[in-house]
Amino acid sequence: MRIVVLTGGIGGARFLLGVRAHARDIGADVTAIVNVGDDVRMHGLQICPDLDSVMYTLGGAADPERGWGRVGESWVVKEELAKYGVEPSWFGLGDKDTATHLVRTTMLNAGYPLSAVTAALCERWQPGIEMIPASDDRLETHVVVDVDGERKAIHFQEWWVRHRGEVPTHRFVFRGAESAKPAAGVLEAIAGADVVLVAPSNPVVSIAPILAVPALKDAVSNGPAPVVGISPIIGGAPVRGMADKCLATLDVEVSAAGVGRMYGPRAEGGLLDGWLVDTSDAAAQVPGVRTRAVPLWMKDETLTARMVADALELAR
Ligand code: FO1
Repeated sequence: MRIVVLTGGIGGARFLLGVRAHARDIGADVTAIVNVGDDVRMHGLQICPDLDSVMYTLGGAADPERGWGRVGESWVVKEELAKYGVEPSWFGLGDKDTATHLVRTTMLNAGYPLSAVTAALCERWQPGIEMIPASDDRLETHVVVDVDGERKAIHFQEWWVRHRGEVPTHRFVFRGAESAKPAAGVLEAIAGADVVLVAPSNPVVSIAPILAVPALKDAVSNGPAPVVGISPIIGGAPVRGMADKCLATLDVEVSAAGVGRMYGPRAEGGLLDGWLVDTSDAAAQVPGVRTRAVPLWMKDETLTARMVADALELAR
């Protein structure tokens, strides 16, 4: 069996721990198609937070408290940059993490596509699944905000890390998406999939940028594999992160039903055949989509693997 997962953010990385565990039990192959909208160039380095979250989490090297970056991190480079008065001072790169960005940037500058660079980095971390960026092309999420009495578009990282999303926010723009092509291997993975899972990631800034790549969305919407999503909202609140702020900007109800309806039924040009919601949201209705309620709290790998088994059952 071949499982493809659309994923981004820390919730998506933790979901993949359960996907990998269940896939090992049933002898399935897993390909994660990972959001690149959060990617940013800082201090001359190309930083790919979602690819790194997946790589470090599955490689057993993620910091579980902070949620991003490496466990056992030190911050000498950050402190030295601050002493030079270099901006952006609001974004912290750990020393160990910086080595990853140095390798990545050197390879990108030498002409390797991001997908090949990711495969090379994964030789060290052995995530046990295939990880592919949604696109090898530049695609960045920008956010239209009002700051200091001025309306402007800022990078997603500035919106989230610097402003914590606490500025008047009008919309999200996926710069470069229109002309972006799926990365090498993405279309083949979708065409060969038995099931596509949509991780319980932020629908607006983790999943939407993946689907903003036109040929990728087309492949998922019109592909042979059923698509089952897992709600990132439980009982009217995101499990973690800023999905509530993002959904409010789009006037989408912060509920399992609201996100399910936003994705919409695949039969009508949307994304989903099935939608897994938490037992506390059992009443959620998404017209045109088969909905099932199971426990969705990813408290540990075993419970997360159980969710994945439920998602595969719903796909059948
Ligand atoms: N999040 C923060 O809240 N503050 C940071 O300084 C920060 C730095 C950072 C560096 C590398 C990296 O891969 C992730 C980093 N993050 C940081 C997390 C990141 O901003 C977001 O949580 C993700 O982009 C959302 O998925």
